[in-house]
Amino acid sequence: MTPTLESLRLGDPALAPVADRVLAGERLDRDDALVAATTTDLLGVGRLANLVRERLHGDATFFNINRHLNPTNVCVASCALCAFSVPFRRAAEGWTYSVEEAVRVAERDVDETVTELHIVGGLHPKLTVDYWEALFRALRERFPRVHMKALTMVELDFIAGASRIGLDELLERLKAAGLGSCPGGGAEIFASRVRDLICDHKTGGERWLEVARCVHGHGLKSNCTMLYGHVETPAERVDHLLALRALQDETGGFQCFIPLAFHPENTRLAHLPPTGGRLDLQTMALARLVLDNIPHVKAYWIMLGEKIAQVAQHFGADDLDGTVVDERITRAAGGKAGRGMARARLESLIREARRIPVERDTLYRPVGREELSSPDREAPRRAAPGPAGP
Ligand code: V47
Repeated sequence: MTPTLESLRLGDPALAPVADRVLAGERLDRDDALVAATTTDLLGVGRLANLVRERLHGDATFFNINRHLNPTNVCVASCALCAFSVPFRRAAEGWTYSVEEAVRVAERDVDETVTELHIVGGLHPKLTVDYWEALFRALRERFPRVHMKALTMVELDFIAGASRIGLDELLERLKAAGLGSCPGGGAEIFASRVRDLICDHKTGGERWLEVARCVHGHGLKSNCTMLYGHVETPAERVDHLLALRALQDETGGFQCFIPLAFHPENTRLAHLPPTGGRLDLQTMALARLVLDNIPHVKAYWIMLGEKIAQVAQHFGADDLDGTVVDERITRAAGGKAGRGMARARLESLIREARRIPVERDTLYRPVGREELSSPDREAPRRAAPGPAGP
């Protein structure tokens, strides 16, 4: 059935012009986005985002089998938002793996089902390009079929500076060593008012975008994020998304957007409350509606919790991320997700949310596993029948 303004049952008249544009497949402008960010009609904005999500991906929800690897937590930036890092002057209290140690840590959990290593860490002044090249080469030799999604825009910027080379040279050397794509972290909120409060020592918003432009120019795909639920305003959220959309119009290099719910525990912002379900779901919907040129929106279950990540599959999200073995950044800030999730559990969460699980690799190509193949995988647009559901 083709949806109409009436069938959307909007509870806020201000959403009507936004709905008109969504129904017509038109781009939202800043005013529309502000309405979507601030309306009290959560279900209305969710229905609009779900419409867009189903147009793009039907009932499919993507996931992957991945493992996180943090080669160091030593960091010269001391961001108020972070509970993960230890300062360089207290490096002995943290960890910095040699290449051999990092490979050994990865070996603990990488079996033949893993398709991705997600590699990020602190800004360690001694870990220059030579270290990262050696690490990627060693990991590629040990796990030749595993994609390395590594180094945020902030880390790339820092490593180029610490190595006294330009970004172009850095990216070419890392690509040759095995870098496959880049994760989306470190973007936080681009507004300098906010960055001064939560991450004042780190790459600025403009520079983050410039590095992403350069990454895409070198033929690498990347993801992008927004950290919300701290000191930012709805307008600052909207402007962050609009900046990502503008860059994507230019480069087409972003594959996926991930809204990251701020976890305050053990940070210098511990006095702030954690995000609630309303903000989590409204931010997801807002992102799906504004980012009309970024194919995927991810509900990162590690930060949202399993239940909100499931419901988010009806508020614009089409991805849950993955098995995420050994995640440490959110755990340090009070995250309760544990050491990861089994593939079967991920699939059953997706089915219980009345979506169809589709395993993907980092570049969103479907992963065929003969021994696990199910009729759902062949027909990801049909709703899966299930015993219980919303
Ligand atoms: O860069 C740091 C954020 C990011 C906290 O690209 C915090 O596929 C919440 O970027 N509370 C790391 N967030 C996570 C990340 C990510 C995760 C999953 C998939 C992908 C991807 C990227 O988390 C950091 C920072 O922006 N962060 N501290 C905190 N206390």
